[in-house]
Amino acid sequence: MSDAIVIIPTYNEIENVESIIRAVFSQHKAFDVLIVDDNSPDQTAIRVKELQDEFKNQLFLLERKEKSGLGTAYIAGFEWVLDKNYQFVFEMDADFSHNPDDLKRLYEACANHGADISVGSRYVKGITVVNWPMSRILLSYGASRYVRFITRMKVKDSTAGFVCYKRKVLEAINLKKVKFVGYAFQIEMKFKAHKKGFKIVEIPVIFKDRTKGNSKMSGSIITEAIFGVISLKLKSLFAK
Ligand SMILES: Nc1nc2c(ncn2[C@@H]2O[C@H](COP(=O)(O)OP(=O)(O)OP(=O)(O)O)[C@@H](O)[C@H]2O)c(=O)[nH]1
Ligand SMILES: [Mg+2]
Repeated sequence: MSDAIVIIPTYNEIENVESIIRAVFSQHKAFDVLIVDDNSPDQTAIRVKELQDEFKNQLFLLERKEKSGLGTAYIAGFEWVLDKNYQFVFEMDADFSHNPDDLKRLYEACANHGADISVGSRYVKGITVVNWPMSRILLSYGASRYVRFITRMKVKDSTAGFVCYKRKVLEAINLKKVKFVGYAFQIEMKFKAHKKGFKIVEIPVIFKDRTKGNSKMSGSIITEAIFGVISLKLKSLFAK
């Protein structure tokens, strides 16, 4: 068993799932993989099960009955992982927006350089996003400025979904109380870790738009984030 596991939530990622799994297992450092699939109609989970023969005791699958959002998929994944002995827990998308070759740098930051959370960040070296339409870049970058303004947290890419957590961070956060499902979930996790005094380090990465499969981005995800950030900040003030 590796000391590190990469959680990859999937919904209709049949075009990506096998290659992303292979890309993780081809890394020099050994990472286990947990796919959290929400009963994808395109049978993503069946492909994962076929691959489990080849990657015994390295590739795991958590199946949920229906599409219930990225945030709750990660919470289910975290709970599964915390039951085992993993010390480093990653979040990564299935669609190659996050480059599996960067896992090593995120790992190093937490394992050897004092980070409690390392974030694959698009906004530490200018704006390192490839192939996104300008509107999407502005939305994401604008969100990051907005979050910094409201929360006063120093993290530049607070909506980033490419993250390595030390086990103790996930143990310290009350996962049952995490309530957001979209981008706000990513902000909420970082904000809660920040409030508990954990050290968050940003590692510059190049983020690429997906080339295969469909986006699950929606208006409700954006609305949740806009109001969610204010609600997080207010709650933290009253919690003092
Ligand atoms: N299990 C599960 N996975 C999801 C859900 N929504 C999104 N995902 C997965 O979460 C990851 C990120 O979702 P994306 O659709 O790529 O979202 P995005 O990166 O904001 O949008 P695009 O890159 O434009 O498609 C992908 O691996 C998706 O398959 C969900 O409700 N349940
Ligand atoms: Mg994506």
